[in-house]
Amino acid sequence: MKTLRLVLGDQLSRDVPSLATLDPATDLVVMAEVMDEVTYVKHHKRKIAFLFAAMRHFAAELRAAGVAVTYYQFDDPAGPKSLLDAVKLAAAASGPGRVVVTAPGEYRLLADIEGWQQALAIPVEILPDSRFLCSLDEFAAWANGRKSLRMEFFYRELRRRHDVLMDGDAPVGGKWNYDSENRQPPKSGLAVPPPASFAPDAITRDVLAVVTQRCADHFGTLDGFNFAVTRAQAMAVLDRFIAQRLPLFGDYQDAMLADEPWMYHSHIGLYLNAGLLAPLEVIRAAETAYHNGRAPLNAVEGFIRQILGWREFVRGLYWLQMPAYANANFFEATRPLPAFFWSGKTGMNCLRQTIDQTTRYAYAHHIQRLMVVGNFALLAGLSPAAVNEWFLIVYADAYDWVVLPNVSGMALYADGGYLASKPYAAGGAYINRMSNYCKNCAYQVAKKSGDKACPFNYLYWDFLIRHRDKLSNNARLGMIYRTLDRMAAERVQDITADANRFLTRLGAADEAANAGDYSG
Ligand code: DLZ
Ligand code: SF4
Repeated sequence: MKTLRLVLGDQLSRDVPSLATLDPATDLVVMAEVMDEVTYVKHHKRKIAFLFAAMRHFAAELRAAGVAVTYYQFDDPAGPKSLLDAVKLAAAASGPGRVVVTAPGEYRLLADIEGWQQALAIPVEILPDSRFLCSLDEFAAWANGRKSLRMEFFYRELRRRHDVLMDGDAPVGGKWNYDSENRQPPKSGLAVPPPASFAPDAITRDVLAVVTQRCADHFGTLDGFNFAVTRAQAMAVLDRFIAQRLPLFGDYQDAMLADEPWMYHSHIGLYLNAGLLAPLEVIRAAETAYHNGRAPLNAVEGFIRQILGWREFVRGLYWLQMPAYANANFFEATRPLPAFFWSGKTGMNCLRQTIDQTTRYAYAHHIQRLMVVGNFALLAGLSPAAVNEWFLIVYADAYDWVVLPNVSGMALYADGGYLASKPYAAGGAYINRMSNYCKNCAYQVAKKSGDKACPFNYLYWDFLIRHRDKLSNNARLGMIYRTLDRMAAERVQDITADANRFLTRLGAADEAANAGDYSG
């Protein structure tokens, strides 16, 4: 039977189940660049360009392998507006007996596709997404009966199941987790290797032109676009990471340096999440580097935990908890995003650095996302829906399945502790320890109160004061609340006054007015 096989923009692998049973003699692959996916949130220009360039290259590879592909390009304003429109058009032209698609990564799109059979009047088969190591059934069985979910035990099970860094039944080296050796502050004079870079070819240049033209009002820039856009290039990024960055990945995984966006991170999240790389091949590459003596165990274990542990964990949790998880708002936070989330114009250098590089590269690393942007959003009481949308828009690797647990669960504690055992709240001292941002800031990290004080300092205590009823019985925060209880009444008043002043101005205009001078 002629089968129409829809491949979504983040399913760019020959191994996706919708292509597994493809018969090139009869079947048709459909891919489509459509306005609805580009604007359901107005994604960063670079993210759209990356996906379209990768989609076009993938389609070209399929065609070169003898597969018939109908591909709708974004260039044509009269082209299909939605994925359903694209499938309808292709079906009308080719008369398939059924449609097959791999389950999408987002609840929104799955709910939509579940209605397609009725809309198309031919069978639509949705196959389970195989681009993860833990199936949704396996995850649900593991989570069953647990009130809160913790990644560490889930990770150990996957280590055993896939025999990753195992020595028989025991973890290699005797410990499951080597984080006590990781997470050092940055040393001055680190010679961070340059990231992989790929000059756009003719296909990518066409994409850059159409995104420039049709997405002019989207966030971000396309200047110097140099992402990998094929599987071969993504493999080269992985190889380069393993050779040049992985040895120091653990040491500096939480470190931040001004004007140094790439550090010792892998920069492969966007390729993994779009299907250009598979999780197990990435894990095995890192494991091999350890066994060959090319990278230390603390780095390799820490890196593998991000992919085998965290990535699988958040994806399982997302599907277990949707759709309710999207509305989680434990602290009932409602403040809209300040304008500087889009402009980068703030006197807070940590946020300015992070947002500037996000604008330029659609990339920031984990600690910039969690402890700078996420921490600020938590302390300032920004609306979880608005913060989730921002993350989904601005990062090239972002899809709802990965954003929602990381932002609502981890950064904002909006699920009340289902994913994290305590809020990741921190004052300026943490950012100062892990970065050199504070040296060049309109605020002073050592000051606790007043106009020039680092806002993280008083916002941190103000957050704890405001949410005492919800947090004070958390055992992990006991010491902090005891410190708060010992504070002089005037100090507590100062904190509240500083926070109120800052947050009021945040809504009205750039907070930099607080600091007097703004060096943006
Ligand atoms: C993110 C995205 C964008 C911007 N554009 C498209 C598109 O035009 N066509 C497409 O098939 N997929 C696109 N995607 C990815 C989908 O939104 C993605 O499949 C879902 O977000 C599920 O993870
Ligand atoms: Fe960020 Fe505060 Fe340091 Fe400025 S002083 S960079 S606001 S942590």
